[in-house]
Amino acid sequence: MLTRRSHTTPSSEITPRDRYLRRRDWLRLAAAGSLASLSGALTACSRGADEPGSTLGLGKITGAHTSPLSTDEAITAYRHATTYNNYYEFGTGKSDPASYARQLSGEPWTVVVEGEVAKPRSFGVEDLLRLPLEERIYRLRCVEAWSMVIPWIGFEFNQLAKLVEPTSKARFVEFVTAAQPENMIGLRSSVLHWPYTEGLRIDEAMHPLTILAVGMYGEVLPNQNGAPVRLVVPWKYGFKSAKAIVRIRFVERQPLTTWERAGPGEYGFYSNVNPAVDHVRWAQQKERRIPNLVANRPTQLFNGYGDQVASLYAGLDLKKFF
Ligand SMILES: Nc1nc2c(c(=O)[nH]1)N[C@H]1C(S)=C(S)[C@@H](COP(=O)(O)O)O[C@H]1N2
Ligand SMILES: [Mo]
Repeated sequence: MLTRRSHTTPSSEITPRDRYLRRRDWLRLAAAGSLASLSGALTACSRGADEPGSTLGLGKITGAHTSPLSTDEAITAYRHATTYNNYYEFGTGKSDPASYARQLSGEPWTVVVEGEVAKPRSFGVEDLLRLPLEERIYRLRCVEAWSMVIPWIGFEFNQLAKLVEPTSKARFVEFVTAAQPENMIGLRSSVLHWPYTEGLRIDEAMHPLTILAVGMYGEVLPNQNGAPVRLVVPWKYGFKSAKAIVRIRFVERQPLTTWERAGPGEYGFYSNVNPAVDHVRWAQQKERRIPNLVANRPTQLFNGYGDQVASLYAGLDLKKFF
C-alpha cells in the first residue's frame, strides 16, 4: 500500500480533489453541449466494478468511431494495461505508476505549442477534445520486449499541427512532459533527466498513424497511462510515446531526448521497432504479449506498421539510425 510521504499537500487531499476537478471539467463540457458537434461525446459514467484492479472511475467518451487503421488483434485487458506501466516519474517498477500516479495534478492543464510555427498558441484539454476524435486500436511494443494492444481515443497529431501552421524551418518536433516535483516521487531520482522529453522528425509526427491520445477503453486516460494527453507512435518503441505532454516545440534541429541522454548507445533517436537490431543488453526478435510471461511472438519490423511507414525511411541505414 501507499505510505504517506511528506508532501506540502497530503496526498489524501490532492487525490480526490484532482479527480473531482477533472471529472467536473468533462461534465461541464458535456453539459455545455460543446462536445455535441464532435465525433466524440461525453457522458457521466464510471467504469463500475466489472474489472478487478480498475480503481479509477473516469469520464466516459462516447461516439469516437473505430478507425480502419486499427488492428483486429485481441485487446489487452484494462486491468493489465493500467497496472503494468512504464512511467518513471512515478518510479521504475511496473506497478509504481498505478500506485502513485493519482497524485498527478491535472488542472488547469495547458499544452503550449510553439517554435517554428506561424500561430503559436496553447491548448486546454477542452480545446484538444474539439479535434476529431477516433478510436485507434494499436499494438504498443516496449523496448523491454513486451507488448500490449490498446484501444486509444485520440486525434492525429497533424490535426493539431494544422492549427499552428508549422513554418518551412520546422524539421523536428520536441515533446516536453510534466515535471511536478511535489507530486511525482520518481523525480527524486536522477535515473532519467527531467522533464521527460521526446522527439520525432516532422514527417514522422505528421504521419496519420501518429496520434495524441486523450482516452482509452472508452474513457479519459487514467493518470498512469499518460493523462490528460500523450503521444502514441505505434511503429516505435514505447518510450517514444511520451505521457502527460505540456509543451510541443517545432524545431529546426534534432532534439536531444531523455533516453538518448540516459544511454546514447542503447536508445537511438529513431527507435523504430526492429527485430534485426538488438538492444545492447537483450535481443529484440521476440516479444511477450502482456500478461503472458513467455516471449513467444516474433517481433515485426516497424511493429507491423511497415506498409504505412517504411517509405519514411527509404535509404536510411536502420542499423546506424536505430
Ligand atoms: N512521461 C513519460 N512518458 C513515458 C514513459 C515515462 O517514463 N515517462 N515511459 C515510456 C515507456 S518506456 C513506455 S513502454 C510507454 C508505456 O505506456 P503505457 O504505460 O501506456 O503502456 O510509455 C512511455 N511514455
Ligand atoms: Mo518502454
